Amino acid sequence: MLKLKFIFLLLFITSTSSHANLILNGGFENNNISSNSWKAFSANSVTGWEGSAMELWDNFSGLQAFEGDQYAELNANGENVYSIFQSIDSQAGELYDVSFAYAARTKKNESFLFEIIDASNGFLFSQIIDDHIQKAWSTFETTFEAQSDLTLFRFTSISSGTLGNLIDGISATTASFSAQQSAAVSVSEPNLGLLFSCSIFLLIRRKVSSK
Ligand SMILES: [Ca+2]
Ligand SMILES: [Ca+2]
Ligand SMILES: [Ca+2]
Repeated sequence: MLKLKFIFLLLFITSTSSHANLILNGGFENNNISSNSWKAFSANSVTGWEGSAMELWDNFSGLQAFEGDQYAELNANGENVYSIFQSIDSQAGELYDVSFAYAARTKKNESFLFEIIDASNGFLFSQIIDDHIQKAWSTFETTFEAQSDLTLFRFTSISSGTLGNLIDGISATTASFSAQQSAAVSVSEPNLGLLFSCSIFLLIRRKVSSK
C-alpha cells in the first residue's frame, strides 16, 4: 500500500512539475509598485527580463491585470523601438507551449513582434501581433519544438511612440501530454486516467503473482 502511495505521489509530481512556468516573472508581479500607478524601468532591472526600457502598470488607467495585479507596457518612454527578452533552459527535440495576454492602450493598430529564437540565432517562430483590443485582453498561444539547450523569447514594438502594447501572463511550459502525442494519436484527460488505472493494475498483478 505504501508503494502504491509512492507511485501516486511520483505520478502527481511528474504531471505538475512538467507544467511549471519556465518564464521568470512572466506576469510582471515581482517589482511591486503601488496599486493604480505606473513606473518606468530599464528592462534589466525587472526580474527575469533584459532589453530596453519598459513600464510596469498596476491595475492602472482602467485596465485590470490579466493575472495578478501588474502588467507591462512595451512602448515605454524615451526611445522609439522597445524590445524585451528572456531565455529559458530548454531541451532540443522537446515541445513547449507558450502563451501570453496582450491589450491595446489607445488604438487598435498597436502592434509588436513576438519571436522565439534558438541558441544559434535561428528563428523557431516569428509573428507580428496586431489584432489588439483597446483596454481588453486577448490571448496568444503556440507550441514549438526546441532546437537547443537555450531558447529566447523576444517582444519588440512595431508601432512607434511611447503608448501601447500592454502584455501580461507570459508562460512557457513543457507541452502537455496530449500535445506531445498529437502527431500520432489524440490523447485526452480520460486517457491519462486509463494510464493511472493500467499502472495500478500492473502493480496489483505483480503483487498477487509474487505472493
Ligand atoms: Ca501580471
Ligand atoms: Ca503592485
Ligand atoms: Ca509608455
